Amino acid sequence: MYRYIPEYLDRSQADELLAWVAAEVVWQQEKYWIYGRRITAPRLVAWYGDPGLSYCYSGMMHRSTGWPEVLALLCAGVKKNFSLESNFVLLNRYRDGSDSMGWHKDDESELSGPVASLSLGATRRFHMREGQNASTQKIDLEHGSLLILDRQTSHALPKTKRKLKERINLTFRHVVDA
Ligand SMILES: O=C(O)CCC(=O)C(=O)O
Ligand SMILES: [Mn+2]
Repeated sequence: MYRYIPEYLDRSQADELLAWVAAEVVWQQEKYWIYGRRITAPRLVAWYGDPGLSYCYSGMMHRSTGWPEVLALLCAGVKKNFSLESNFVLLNRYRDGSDSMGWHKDDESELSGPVASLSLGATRRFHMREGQNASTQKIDLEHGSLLILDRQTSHALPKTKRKLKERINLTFRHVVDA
C-alpha cells in the first residue's frame, strides 16, 4: 500500500532543499555481493540519524551519528504530518537515467513501519508490486513529492534511456533494535 503526496514541498522549498543537499551531503558509492559477484551500486548513498543507530542492508552496516539541522526539521515535519516514527534517513543520488535501484522490500528486521520518501530533482518512474502475481503499478515521482510505502510493497527504480538530470531522494525510516 502506498500514499502519494505530489507537492509535499512547494517548488521553492524543494529547490532550496535540493541546493542544500547538493552542497552539503558527502556521498558514497557502495560495493556489495550478490550471488558471489562484487557489485558497485548504480547510485550514491548517504545517511543520517539519531546517534548510535545501526541499519544493515545489502550486507552493509550504516551507523548514524546525528542530524544536520535541515534534515532534523524535515524529519520532524514528516513525523508530525503523517503520525510516523522515524529516526534515520537514507539518501539516494541517481546521477542520471543509468543509475537505478533493483526490486526489493524495505522489510529488514531492524525497520519498523512504513518508509516516507521525499523526491527532489528529475522525475523518475517508480515501480511497485503488492504481491508475487500482482501487476506492476507505475508512478512518476516528482520534485517535492512524498511517497509513503509500507514494508510489504516490493518496489524498484528502473534505469531509463531518457536523458535526465539527477534525482535525489530522502527515505525516512524507523530503525529499532532487531
Ligand atoms: O529512489 C526511490 O524512490 C526508492 C529508494 C528505495 O527504495 C530505498 O532507498 O529503499
Ligand atoms: Mn526501498
